[in-house]
Amino acid sequence: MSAGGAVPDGAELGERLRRRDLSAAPAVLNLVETATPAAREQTARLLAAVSPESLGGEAPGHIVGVTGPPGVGKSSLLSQLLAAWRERDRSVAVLAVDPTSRRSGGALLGDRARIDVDAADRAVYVRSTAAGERLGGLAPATRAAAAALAAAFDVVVIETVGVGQSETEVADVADTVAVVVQPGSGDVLQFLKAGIMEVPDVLVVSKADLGRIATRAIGDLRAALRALAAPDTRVVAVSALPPASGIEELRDALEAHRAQLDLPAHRARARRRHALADFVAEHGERGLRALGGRRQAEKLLATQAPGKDAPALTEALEAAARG
Ligand SMILES: Nc1nc2c(ncn2[C@@H]2O[C@H](COP(=O)(O)OP(=O)(O)OP(=O)(O)O)[C@@H](O)[C@H]2O)c(=O)[nH]1
Ligand SMILES: [Mg+2]
Repeated sequence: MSAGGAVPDGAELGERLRRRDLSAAPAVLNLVETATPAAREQTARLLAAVSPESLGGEAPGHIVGVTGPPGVGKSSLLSQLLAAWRERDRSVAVLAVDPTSRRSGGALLGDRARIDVDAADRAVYVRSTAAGERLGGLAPATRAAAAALAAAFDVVVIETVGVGQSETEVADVADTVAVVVQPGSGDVLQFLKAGIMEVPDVLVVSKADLGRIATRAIGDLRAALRALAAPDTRVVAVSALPPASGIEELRDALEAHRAQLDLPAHRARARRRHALADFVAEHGERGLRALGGRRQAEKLLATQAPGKDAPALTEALEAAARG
């Protein structure tokens, strides 16, 4: 313990994660969600302890983003996916970003499912976080939690609600992004066609038990992907209602995507985007201009040793202020 009594030691928590001590997860989430200066400092120590430099490589966990409109069946699907991952003996953490406190969207249906977990299973951890009122970008706490937990868990899932923007947000954190599509609703299809939405790694058509309407959704998505020349995106139909179907196929599709990914390059790019976003959040467009503009800042980041991104920008700003 250090700095202010109740705040745990970030380095110690990081060390527990490195030993793959899954029971550290609740303390990790509590720490990253605490906004006091002392907690921020310990969060930084935690992240340093699980950084690629400390680990001698990228955190091994597979970070999967699962996103889609309200009521599409994400939570029901995750209950099933959890079971499928457990069948393969994978440990799983789920960070569900709950939109209920957001003014727009979410909880439209009275019949939201909760993710089913076996309370006795120590290899599964599920945490819901309120999205709050923030617009754009995942909460830094969710980002930090995902990065940290990937050191200990085999799979870290981030569930977010929305379509058109949320998958871009989650793509900044996740190794693999799955967008869940509601049969009979054209929104994802329209966003894809209009180029508003980046093509996800995996498209999941939910509620396949609805029959023809689901079959048509699959056909429409495949046609759109052909038109977009995105043949690598997998389309998987699932039903989360018993008897569930497509779940193992989806688990394997997610894993196959991860297997062909250049993980260090992918995560380094994401970290740079975060460093730049954090810098702009702190110093504003003025700070960016002092560095010579966004392009210049990106160039600066591209030449940095991994993990030195944020300090590099701040140092450059200080140098500009002096000069
Ligand atoms: N027929 C059918 N209904 C499903 C299936 N999966 C989920 N549902 C139903 O769809 C509704 C919403 O499911 P949820 O799993 O809560 O959906 P969600 O995407 O997590 O919803 P939010 O968290 O509110 O965004 C519930 O009534 C589920 O029972 C499915 O495979 N088939
Ligand atoms: Mg849900």
